[in-house]
Amino acid sequence: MQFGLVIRTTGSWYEIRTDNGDMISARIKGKFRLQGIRTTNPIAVGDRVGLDGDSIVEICPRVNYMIRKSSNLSKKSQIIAANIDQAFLLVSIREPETPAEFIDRFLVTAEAYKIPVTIVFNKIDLYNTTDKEMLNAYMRLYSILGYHCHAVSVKTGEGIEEIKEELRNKITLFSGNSGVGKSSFINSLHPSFNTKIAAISEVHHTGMHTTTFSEMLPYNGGYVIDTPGVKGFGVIDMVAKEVGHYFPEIFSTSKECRFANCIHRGEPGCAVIKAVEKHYISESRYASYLSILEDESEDKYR
Ligand SMILES: Nc1nc2c(ncn2[C@@H]2O[C@H](COP(=O)(O)OP(=O)(O)OP(=O)(O)O)[C@@H](O)[C@H]2O)c(=O)[nH]1
Ligand SMILES: [Mg+2]
Ligand SMILES: [Zn+2]
Repeated sequence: MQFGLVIRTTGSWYEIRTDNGDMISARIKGKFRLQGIRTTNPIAVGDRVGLDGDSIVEICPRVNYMIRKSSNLSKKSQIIAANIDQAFLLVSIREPETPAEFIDRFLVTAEAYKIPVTIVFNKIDLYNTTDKEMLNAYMRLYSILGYHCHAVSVKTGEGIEEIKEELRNKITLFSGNSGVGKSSFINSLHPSFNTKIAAISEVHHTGMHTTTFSEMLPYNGGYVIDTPGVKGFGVIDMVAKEVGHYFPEIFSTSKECRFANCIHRGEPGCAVIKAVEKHYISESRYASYLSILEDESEDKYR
């Protein structure tokens, strides 16, 4: 059997770089399932697969993967990429704005799957004074929580060189809401990376959904993975008690809650709520936490 790396997914066809360097298109033969989770795509970029001619007949065990639910109501999950060293979450305060909840949902998933995240605030060339204050507040908040942050402009090149160094010899997933500049950034790395880039809509200031498939490109001894922008980031099912484990500040504070099974939603003696009131824990982080808990209860009572 021949083995290879899935470097692009386009619906039912997969582009694979085989171990002897050939590029082939292959399809799945047979059924592949992730234990206990229903997925829309059984195979993702970054997967190592076994081939029989142009049929994928085996998936090698994954080191890790990034996964999301396409919407709160969806029962199925999508594997975004497999076997990655780090994720770069591209966000913006303008054109389009990335909601704080989107950031937190991504971080929770990455914590659950033990994937280190760097948050990259792009389009700083567009930020006005208020936006810059918000940028500083975000950078302070997330740096204190232990997430590496960068402020850049793909357009002007500001801050880009530092990031390039962090990609060396690593497999890096680029994720984020549509229009934040993932493809633009990846394009800027190498003249041959001509992933399509569309102009942002002037009227609505919404990003156009340009990237339609995921692609892995060799860069600086590693790989960069461009992915389609997503509207929302659904956190896959977790039990209520578990959600707090993936908010580092809630987790550490929860040790002081009166009840060991406290989910910080109004129980007496809850140290987390006290910390939110005293602004030791950010209100926006706590709001994201509650919102993820809500997903859970929706599932439970349906
Ligand atoms: N002003 C400004 N515009 C930028 C910057 N980076 C990207 N853009 C523009 O933002 C728009 C969207 O960029 P894309 O790279 O397509 O965004 P994307 O994240 O790949 O979007 P999807 O593929 O839909 O997920 C394009 O018109 C880019 O030219 C930046 O730093 N500043
Ligand atoms: Mg794109
Ligand atoms: Zn509590």
